[in-house]
Amino acid sequence: MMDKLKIIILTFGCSLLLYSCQQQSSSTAKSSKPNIVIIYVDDLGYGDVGCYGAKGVKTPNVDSMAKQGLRFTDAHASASTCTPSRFALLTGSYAFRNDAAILPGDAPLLIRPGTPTLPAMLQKAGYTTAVIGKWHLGLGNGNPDWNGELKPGPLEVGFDYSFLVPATLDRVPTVFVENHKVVNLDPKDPIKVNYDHKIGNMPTGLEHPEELKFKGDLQHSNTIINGISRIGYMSGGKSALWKDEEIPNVLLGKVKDFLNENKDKPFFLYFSFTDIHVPRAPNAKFVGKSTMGSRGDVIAQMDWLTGETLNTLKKLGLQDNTLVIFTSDNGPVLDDGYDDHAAQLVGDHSPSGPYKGGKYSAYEGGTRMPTIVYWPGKVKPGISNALVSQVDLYASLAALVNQDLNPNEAPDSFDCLPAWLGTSEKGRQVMLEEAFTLALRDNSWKYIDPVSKPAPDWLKNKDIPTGLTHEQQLYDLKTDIHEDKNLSKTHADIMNKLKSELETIKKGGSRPGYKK
Ligand code: NG6
Ligand code: CA
Repeated sequence: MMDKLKIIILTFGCSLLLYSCQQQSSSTAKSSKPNIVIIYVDDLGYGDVGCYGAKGVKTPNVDSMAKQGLRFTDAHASASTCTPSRFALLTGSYAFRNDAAILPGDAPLLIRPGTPTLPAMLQKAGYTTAVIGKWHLGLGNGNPDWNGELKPGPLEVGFDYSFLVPATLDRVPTVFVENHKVVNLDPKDPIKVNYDHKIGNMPTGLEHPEELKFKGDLQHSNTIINGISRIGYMSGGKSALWKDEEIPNVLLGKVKDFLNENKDKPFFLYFSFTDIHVPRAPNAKFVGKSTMGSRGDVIAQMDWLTGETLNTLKKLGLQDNTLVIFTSDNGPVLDDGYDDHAAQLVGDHSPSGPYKGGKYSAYEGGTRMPTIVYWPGKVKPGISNALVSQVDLYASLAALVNQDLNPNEAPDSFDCLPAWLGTSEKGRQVMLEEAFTLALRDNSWKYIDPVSKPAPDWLKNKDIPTGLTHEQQLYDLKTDIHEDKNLSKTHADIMNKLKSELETIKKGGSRPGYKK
């Protein structure tokens, strides 16, 4: 009887350890309502900035932020592609629960209205909320009306203001959407979009390669806009089309407006950069700023934009009362569809740092992100080795602003606030990583589930170590950060433990206290 009791106590104790982050309460930081800014870079790899070892480009702004802030060595996006990572960041739910995959440019809104979200939680706490930049979570209910109201969108899931690149830079329509409307649209020149076949008279990359700034692969050879062929076909909307080289300036303008208008009340800004995703078309100011061609040049541009954002906060006197989190949505990729010579020019720069794989990959390079928390006077400068995941920002920021979560909110988000603020080195013990399969970290151990469905053909043709196989994989990152030695056969006991932890997570929300 006693033994049974001991086992129960031990198991319960262990699972508490597995399913929480906290060692100490987060109450130290709970006093006020600081502004919150998430700078979310697109496709920036662990090794792509100076403070993480970049060789081919200088990033003085990010480096100085790291020097004055807390730099993480084991911080993760929830997934190795964009839509799933963003879904998890904004809902606190792993994306596989919603079957979230990379969305086409005309997809319906993935976060259904009524779903609890990070911005909606902050609205309840009295924050004004905005998303500026890349969205890639769909708009409308299917067949979006680009000439009318694009609804539901961010405003229906917790944002007070939105200024969007609706999907990705390489997908049509290449127009900005402000709140519910395409910006600068001439009603006499309506937009039509088709992801299946050509519409209208605009030339395509396949028909007119001589019109291109750089060539695209088959998927990226549809309608040409601004000298760049895209995924998908569109016609009309001439006055609304963006110029890629100007996007960072346009977004910065909107950020400045939002910060100016909201400087006197608590705000949450999700500033979602379009850099450094393809097509990489830097502004003339940044051409030649790196030794790596356009991929390096857009890193320099991203660094500038980060610096301008921090300068704006400083000028408005908001620096000491604003928590800034700088991170990325997935690992790096060199060839992502355009002939921009990224692979030829990379030299001895390692986009994933010491890690294997990158975007699309189940290895650490897929989700381990350059991550800096910057809050002068509040977060002590330093380096943290805590294991943290972006899916936890929902519950952690709720703790920061004193919002209790309802049982049905944020199914997989843990309050790891002390780790995020650097008052504890204890982050997660167990953490999920999503690729086209699922992987699980338990401290330094990493298990990768065999793939259940085939990866897309275009991915199979690329020379990327994805980690997607029909075999079980187990690595010990303590001795093998590059995930080269599969220990699944020699350490079956450890692998079975991780597998069963993963099976438990698959069954339903993993947050302590979560109820559907
Ligand atoms: C892929 C595109 C890639 C990129 C990615 C989305 C092809 C062959 N590749 O489908 O170029 O757009 O989707 O990137 O079409 S992400 O960062 O938004 O996830
Ligand atoms: Ca991305």
